[in-house]
Amino acid sequence: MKKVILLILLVQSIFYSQDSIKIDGNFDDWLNIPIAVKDSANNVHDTDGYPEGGTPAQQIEYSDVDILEVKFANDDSTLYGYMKSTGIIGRTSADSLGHAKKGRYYFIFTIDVDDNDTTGYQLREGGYYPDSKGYDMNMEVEFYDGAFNTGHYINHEYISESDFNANWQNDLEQGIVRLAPGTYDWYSQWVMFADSTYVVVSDKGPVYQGIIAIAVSEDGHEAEMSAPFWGFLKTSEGENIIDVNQNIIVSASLEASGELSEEAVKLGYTPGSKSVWGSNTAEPFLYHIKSSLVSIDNEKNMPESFVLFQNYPNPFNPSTTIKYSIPNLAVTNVASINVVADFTQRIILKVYDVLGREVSTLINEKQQPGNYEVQFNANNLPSGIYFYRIAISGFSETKRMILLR
Ligand SMILES: [Ca+2]
Ligand SMILES: [Ca+2]
Ligand SMILES: [Ca+2]
Repeated sequence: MKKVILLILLVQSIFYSQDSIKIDGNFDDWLNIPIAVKDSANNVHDTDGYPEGGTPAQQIEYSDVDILEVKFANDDSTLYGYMKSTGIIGRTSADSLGHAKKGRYYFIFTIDVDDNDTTGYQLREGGYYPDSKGYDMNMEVEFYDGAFNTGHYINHEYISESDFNANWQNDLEQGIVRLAPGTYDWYSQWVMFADSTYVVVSDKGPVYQGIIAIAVSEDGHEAEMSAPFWGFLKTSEGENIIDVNQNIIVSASLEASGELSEEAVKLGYTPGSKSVWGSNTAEPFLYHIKSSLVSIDNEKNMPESFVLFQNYPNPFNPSTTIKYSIPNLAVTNVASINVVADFTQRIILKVYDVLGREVSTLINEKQQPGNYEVQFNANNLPSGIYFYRIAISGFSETKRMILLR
């Protein structure tokens, strides 16, 4: 390898690194995580009232599911979700409202895993309000009868009962998730365990502590959950459904106590009063799953500066490889939590002939920091000297190569 020129760029000295969250009921670890979405108080709606008829969902009082704030985070292997509520997250006891029936409570992140509206289902089909399209999977916790019940994954890619019956078991056995049009009604739901075994669950099932974890604050107003990427399974091509450097759309919901609503009616409650099947869904948000490209004390092999390497082989005939490195210039000001940095940079890599005429555009796209290589094929070009030039905001570099036929 020939000598390379390192160009050191002066960047702001605040590093970006992955989020470090512990599911422990202490919420200091969320202080520097930006608020993904805020939600107003007193906007809980009656889930049963929305899907039919096309009318807006009816507002009801149900402070336990009244979202105030949502945050989302990740590290190299896990997604983390946080919500703050007006009332008590997970409160479902059978008798707090004087009813014999036991209550359910859901802490839900519904995810459009491929950032694609045509796969998955529409939130409205599940009674969620406000509405949005394209949701493929959930990471979700169910509380039942006053306690944690399961933390599970859900896949919504079945369009009918027959599709569901024909495929869900086989899909799970193969560890795959389809990304296709789906419905709210037909889905598979599983608790994944650390040893890669899983159990298929439905509502109010026995207690299963799998790899999804949750912790609620002492006062009940905050909760944090974690869901490892691998529990979301893989595509039929073997790619992780959730992975770093991926954009997803996240919709956060709290939902509770359908079981209580029948009793509520018997007791003279009417819709609009407490204990009807209630839900609050915050506005969906785009989330970029960050990778640990740079941190202060690890990831030694990540570039600290832009480098355009000499092509190899050189001279070449007819193709050659050009390598380059993009350092992490992305800067987020951790003191100002509302800053959302763009962690990608547009890279332009072009080839010119000796007269400066462009002969090829090899790269023209946003790329994450990292080490890259690209092939240049000079099939239709005459022998001679060529130049390749990389340009990134605030930086450019040109190198010479020789095509020798
Ligand atoms: Ca914590
Ligand atoms: Ca709210
Ligand atoms: Ca989708």
